[in-house]
Amino acid sequence: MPRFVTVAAGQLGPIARDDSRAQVVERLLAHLHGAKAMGCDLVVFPELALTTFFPRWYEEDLDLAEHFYETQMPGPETQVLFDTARDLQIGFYLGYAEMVIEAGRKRRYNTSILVERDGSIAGKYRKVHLPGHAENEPWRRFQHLEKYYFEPGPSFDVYDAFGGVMGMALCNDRRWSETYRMMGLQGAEMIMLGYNTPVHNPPAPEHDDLSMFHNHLVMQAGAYENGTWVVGVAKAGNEEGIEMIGGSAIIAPSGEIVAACSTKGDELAVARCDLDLCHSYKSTTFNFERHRRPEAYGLITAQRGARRPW
Ligand code: CDT
Repeated sequence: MPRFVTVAAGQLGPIARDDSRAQVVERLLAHLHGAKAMGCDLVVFPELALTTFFPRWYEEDLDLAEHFYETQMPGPETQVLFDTARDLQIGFYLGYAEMVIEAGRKRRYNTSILVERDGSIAGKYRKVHLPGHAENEPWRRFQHLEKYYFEPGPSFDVYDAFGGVMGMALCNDRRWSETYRMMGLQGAEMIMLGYNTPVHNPPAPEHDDLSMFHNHLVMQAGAYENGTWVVGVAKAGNEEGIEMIGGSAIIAPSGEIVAACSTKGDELAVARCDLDLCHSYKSTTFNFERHRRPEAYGLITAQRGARRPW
């Protein structure tokens, strides 16, 4: 019995700072309906898909930024996404800012969820690799304060959903080979990840012209080296004066891009993904059990930064 998952990369154009949740949710619903009309089982939305990318601004009083976070999922404004998923029998991956109270303390995460076709939550992921900085750096043209607005999540897990082994990551995670390998070691057959990537990175402007190359380079390598599908989805375009890359893509276990968005606005790119295509990579070149040498990889978990051994 073949295992096909027809997936849409549900790219979004910019979300303005003052856009309401209702306005954004309308756009997400349009994607769910559009994808259903194209026979999709699943729509992958971007990172922080309910708001503008607010870590670009410093707000000294974190409590004044609370409107950017969801305290319930589903909540009153997002319930309709779950109801529509169930009515249309179409699932989704959604990135959003999450705030929870644990042991009397507010905790904030950059989070994604995977919702099944019956509207149930199959899995939740909290971003592990938070890029940028933790303090206001006024010399920058814009901030990247993810280390201020969020705390890192604990792990990379996979989920039994959509007839396969599904994994999640968020934006900067895609640049780290550990992300894919952690899920590859758990048999991942499809890794979904949403992103918000400015074209310009203030500390490294010399990388700006390479931002799309790097975007595809890491996702294609992660797919091939782990024999998994990768679905990477942007929030793109000029958001509050900052140019964000597009380039949303569905990548096969061969490392080839099989569908991609061509605009920087709301757009769907669709591919019929055969999860069994993973097998020929996972059982040959990347047969981990046969070829990996974890006894030679100790430094990967023993230390964080690079250190010369002499
Ligand atoms: N959202 C996110 O993780 N963006 C980063 C920007 C890196 S520059 C500080 C990314 O890796 O695309």
